[in-house]
Amino acid sequence: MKKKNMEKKKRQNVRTRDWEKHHEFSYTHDLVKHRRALTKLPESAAELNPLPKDFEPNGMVISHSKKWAFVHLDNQERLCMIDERLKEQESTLLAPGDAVLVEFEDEDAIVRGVGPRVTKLSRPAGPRGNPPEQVFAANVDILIIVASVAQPRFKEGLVDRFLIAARIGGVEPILCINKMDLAEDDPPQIDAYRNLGIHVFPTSCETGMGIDALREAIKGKRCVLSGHSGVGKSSLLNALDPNLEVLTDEVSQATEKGRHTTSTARLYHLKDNVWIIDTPGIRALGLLGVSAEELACYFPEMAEAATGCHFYDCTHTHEPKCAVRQALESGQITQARYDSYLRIRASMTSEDGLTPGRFGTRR
Ligand SMILES: Nc1nc2c(ncn2[C@@H]2O[C@H](COP(=O)(O)OP(=O)(O)OP(=O)(O)O)[C@@H](O)[C@H]2O)c(=O)[nH]1
Ligand SMILES: [Mg+2]
Ligand SMILES: [Zn+2]
Repeated sequence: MKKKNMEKKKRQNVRTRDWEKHHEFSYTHDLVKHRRALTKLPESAAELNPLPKDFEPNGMVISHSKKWAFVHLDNQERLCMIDERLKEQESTLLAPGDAVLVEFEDEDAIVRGVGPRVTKLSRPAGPRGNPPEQVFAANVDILIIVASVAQPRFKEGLVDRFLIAARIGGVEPILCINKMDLAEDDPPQIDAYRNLGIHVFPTSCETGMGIDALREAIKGKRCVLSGHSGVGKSSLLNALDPNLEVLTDEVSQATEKGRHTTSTARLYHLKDNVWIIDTPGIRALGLLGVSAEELACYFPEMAEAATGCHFYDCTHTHEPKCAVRQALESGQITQARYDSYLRIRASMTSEDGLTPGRFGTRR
């Protein structure tokens, strides 16, 4: 009986896809084929040809796995091998948006160098991750943080974490509140983001609301779409450019979560010289390179108030004469943002950097 149930479950997970239409999935498909045919670089490539030190990149990474990368090269997409020796040099070997040097060895195209990253967005790779940093977008100008008003409901926790990641990575964040057709009003929490000077775009892929404004804001820019699964990241890409035909899927009624339809981060080229990376939805975002002591500096409204705290090393959690908590009481800092601060702070002392602590569990 148990076995039967398991088989049933397995079958449900198998989805049919039109491989011709949804070419990004043909990548994973291709990989298996190519891995069987070619698991090592040609010997001549590794031995005779040292990795170049100074180079002018000639391609841009579209998507990648450990050994293979799709690279935008001479106006077309090319499947390239990744030189094995590169792995020793980079914290994260490749990310969509990376500028790379591709060289040719007979029939093979091989990625032989990765240019310095102007900006990057990254997360910890997990407790056993090697390398410890996972860069999910390189050289982007704008991080489009996508949340939805309903299905799934708006949750600020991830938004606040993405704002910090954007600050660390040198990327401008904008906030897109999608599925506005499902709600009467903007979620009340977003005023706090507007007050911080963050550009907020209420959108709907169903009615087309806000899509033109978003398109205008990202003209000529390189962007990345990030957020929870099922909020409509891939749908937004399709709304911005219907020719893309990116695969989307229903949100589960029971859990209000998406089903992780997008499985690999991938860079898309749109009109008006816009490049957008679509990423798989995530549940939580760990932060790299921020300590609990400096966390408040990444909440601009708290950093401003903190100059008035009595203790120079005030943690704003319990100390007397804390100007941050006074600002919270007077309404200058919202409860939701303060709770986010407490939760992130508590998680920083936990092993995986994600587990919510004992603070701020009210919502
Ligand atoms: N009502 C409504 N539904 C939307 C809107 N945008 C997207 N959806 C639906 O939400 C579901 C999830 O959309 P996706 O675009 O696949 O979501 P995603 O963020 O890319 O999800 P992952 O790839 O799993 O991270 C689909 O059924 C979409 O049709 C919208 O503006 N309004
Ligand atoms: Mg998607
Ligand atoms: Zn304080």
